[in-house]
Amino acid sequence: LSLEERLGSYVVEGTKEGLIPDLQEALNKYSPLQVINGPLMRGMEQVGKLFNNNELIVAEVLQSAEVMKASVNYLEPFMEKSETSVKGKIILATVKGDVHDIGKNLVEIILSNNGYKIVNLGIKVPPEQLIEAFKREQPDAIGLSGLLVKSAQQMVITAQDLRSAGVDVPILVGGAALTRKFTKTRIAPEYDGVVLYAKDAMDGLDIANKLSD
Ligand code: B1M
Repeated sequence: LSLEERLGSYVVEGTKEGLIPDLQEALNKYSPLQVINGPLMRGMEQVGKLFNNNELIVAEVLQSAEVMKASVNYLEPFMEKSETSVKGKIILATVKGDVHDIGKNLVEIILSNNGYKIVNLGIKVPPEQLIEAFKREQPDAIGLSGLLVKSAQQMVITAQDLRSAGVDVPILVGGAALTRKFTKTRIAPEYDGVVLYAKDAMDGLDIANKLSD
């Protein structure tokens, strides 16, 4: 197998044996984000397909997630960091009912490496907890992540609850089940502030930078 194929197969197989030396080798050719967005993400897409076809069980997908997390942890120190002063404070959360956090944690790494102070509330975060954190932290924006189809709906509810609580800072939303259209037509009308869709973590950074300008 080529290096790229091997990297994908660690994720698909859920094994870490040989992973670190291959990640090290990949850094000679690619930036850390290219490794994540390329071979590792392709592996994760494959996992999603196999799981969908009942060829993998949840326990196996969890092992794949562990490999992805270990890879991101290994690559993180090699990512570019900007030395700018703090550009803003952002609360991040995976919405109520959803445990997927790899994408959200990638967003945290990229934003915090680029001058943002991040308050990561974790997974399955109900609107009440977001409202509490908003009052306590006074953030400049709130980032919501969710991968399940029902999480897209949960974002609508979250936007409504945040509005009822008087929150009006920009909301950044992302995750596999969301689209720009859904964000614009279903989430944004339920909220008093700006609601923006990010297709990936880098897009999230671009949007945050535009907001903070
Ligand atoms: Co689950 N899962 N999962 N899963 N899982 C999906 C999402 C699924 C599409 C798989 C499939 O069936 N093909 C499917 C959803 C179906 C649907 O609703 N349409 C699914 C399902 C069904 C489930 C369970 C219900 C399975 C079960 O128990 N029967 C269950 C749900 C539990 C729950 O949430 N209540 C479940 C559980 C799990 C595991 C725990 C085993 C594990 C998660 C481990 C973890 O996160 N700690 C897991 C995994 C790993 C996946 C897949 C395979 C991979 C997700 C991932 O980490 N991708 C996924 C299939 C897939 O997506 N291909 C799947 C890598 C990550 C970097 O990408 O999170 O998309 P992603 O983030 C991207 C962008 O979306 C974006 O940026 C990132 C890239 O830069 N982004 C943002 C994300 N959030 C953002 C926020 C932003 C900006 C950008 O701003 C705030």
